[in-house]
Amino acid sequence: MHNYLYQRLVAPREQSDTTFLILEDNTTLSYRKFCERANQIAHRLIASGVEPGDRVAAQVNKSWHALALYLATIKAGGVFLPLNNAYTAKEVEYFLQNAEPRLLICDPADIASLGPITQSYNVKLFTLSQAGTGSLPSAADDCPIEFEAVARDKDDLAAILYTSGTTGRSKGAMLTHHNLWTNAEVLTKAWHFTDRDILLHALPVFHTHGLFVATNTSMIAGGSMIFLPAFQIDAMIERLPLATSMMGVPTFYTRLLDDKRFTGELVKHIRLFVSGSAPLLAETHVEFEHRTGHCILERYGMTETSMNTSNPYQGDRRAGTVGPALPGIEIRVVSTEAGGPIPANEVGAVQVRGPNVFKGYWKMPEKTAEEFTDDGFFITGDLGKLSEDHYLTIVGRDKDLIISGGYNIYPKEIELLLDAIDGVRESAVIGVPHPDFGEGVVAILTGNSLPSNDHIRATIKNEIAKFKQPKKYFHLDQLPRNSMGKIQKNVLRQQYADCFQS
Ligand code: MLC
Ligand code: AMP
Repeated sequence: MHNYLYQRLVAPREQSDTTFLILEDNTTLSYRKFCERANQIAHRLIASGVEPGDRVAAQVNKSWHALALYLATIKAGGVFLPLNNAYTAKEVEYFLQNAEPRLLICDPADIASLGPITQSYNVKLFTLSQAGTGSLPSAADDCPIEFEAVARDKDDLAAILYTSGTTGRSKGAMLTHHNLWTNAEVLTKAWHFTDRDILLHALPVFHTHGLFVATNTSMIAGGSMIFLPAFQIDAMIERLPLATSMMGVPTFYTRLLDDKRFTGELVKHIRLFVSGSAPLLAETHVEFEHRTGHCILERYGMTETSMNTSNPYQGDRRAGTVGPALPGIEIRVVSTEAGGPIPANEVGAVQVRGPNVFKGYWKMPEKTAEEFTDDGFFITGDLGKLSEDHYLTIVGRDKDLIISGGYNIYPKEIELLLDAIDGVRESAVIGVPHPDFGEGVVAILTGNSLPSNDHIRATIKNEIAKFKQPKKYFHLDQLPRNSMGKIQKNVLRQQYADCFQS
């Protein structure tokens, strides 16, 4: 038995001197050098006790070393568990407690806050900095550059990615070797990726989009990536002329359009722009095409499923839609009440079935069962409609979720924190239009002796990641409720719709 994912993802190129990564300082790294480093790290993981199926958690800054750690974990038979580096120590503690990883790899700057937590959960701690220094790379330096991949089969876990939930508790989505492979293969074909591609990569590598969609697809095709540490407009403008393709969240596209240097001339060599993770406004699509002549290809996915639908590479890329189901994947839209079929163009609940769909939530069999129908479709929580020719349009969400700059934020998690603050009677957290992030987080509070906003900000500062923290607070005497007593968030969303428009 081979290592299912490694064998398909990169093994054919592990001896290749073709460029895999073009780094920020313009140095390049071949597939061979990259794989050799991953092999050294894999030796280190095994020496540290990682056994097949063990979780390897990483909260590190984006770098090629972080990517090598991903591959090393897969090759060593482990389960990669990447964590957003904006998460606070408190949030990381929950993931360690829930996932029980063998190791945590963190930035050297976080040792003081994470060290004691790893000790109490008996997790070994290594460090890895963005520059590639730290205890993990030092320990790997002396290891051999060859490593025989640990056997893993198609249904074995390759990764666990945590996604927040409507109850405020995060759930670990278990993705198998086959889940990741099948989706990457489908996307490589659908989007015509080849070894001539140079993908401009400015996404984080702790989420599906930057880690699997961008990286796995490039690896399978044997292409290269211009690997930037983050989205930074000057660097993007400088590197776009050198790329053949780019993937981004809608904020990438609106930020590019806001810059006068971003012209059709600058991107004339690009063959493909892909957008996803959050809705791309139809007007952004149109403005982009007007400015550059390029029609952005919008696709739709989730952590639990990787990519489900995509506008076509050749054919009609329709603004405001996310295209038809990808090959081998079934999408249906059913009635939100009865769950049965509904006519084309009517809004209902979006469900998906296919080899891309995850194995379930880590240690949550009941939650997993709730999210699947009897005939095996995953209930996405998104609302949409299918056209007669099977293009899906996402029109909203059946789940109380905010997507800000491509990051998911569940209001419940923030409301629980706010409600616990002395003087707060009740809170409602909503997302309203934000010119940069698509949606911005706003909190509405009630209470007779509410503390100051500064006090509230200070109280939650170390509890949740910065991107989840409300950017604005408002006070009301009471929250609007319907006849059942349920808070009417739609009324609040309307009331505060303009609060980020300057
Ligand atoms: C940063 N901030 C955010 C934020 N990102 N606030 C809300 N939402 C976000 N997404 C905060 C910072 O903490 C900072 O706070 C302030 O906003 C300004 O930061 P910035 O420097 O301007 O932000 P920047 O570093 O440029 O990041 C913005 C971004 C980034 C959009 C480039 O968030 C990003 O890379 N997003 C991509 C997310 C992604 O990959 N999603 C894929 C999920 S997978 P302050 O107060 O300190 O100034 C998935 C499945 C699928 O969804 O279909 O793909
Ligand atoms: P995540 O849980 O971070 O994987 O986010 C998945 C959610 O992002 C989906 O359920 C959708 O609500 C949303 N999403 C992803 N891509 C798109 C898109 N192209 N248009 C609208 N929403 C999207």
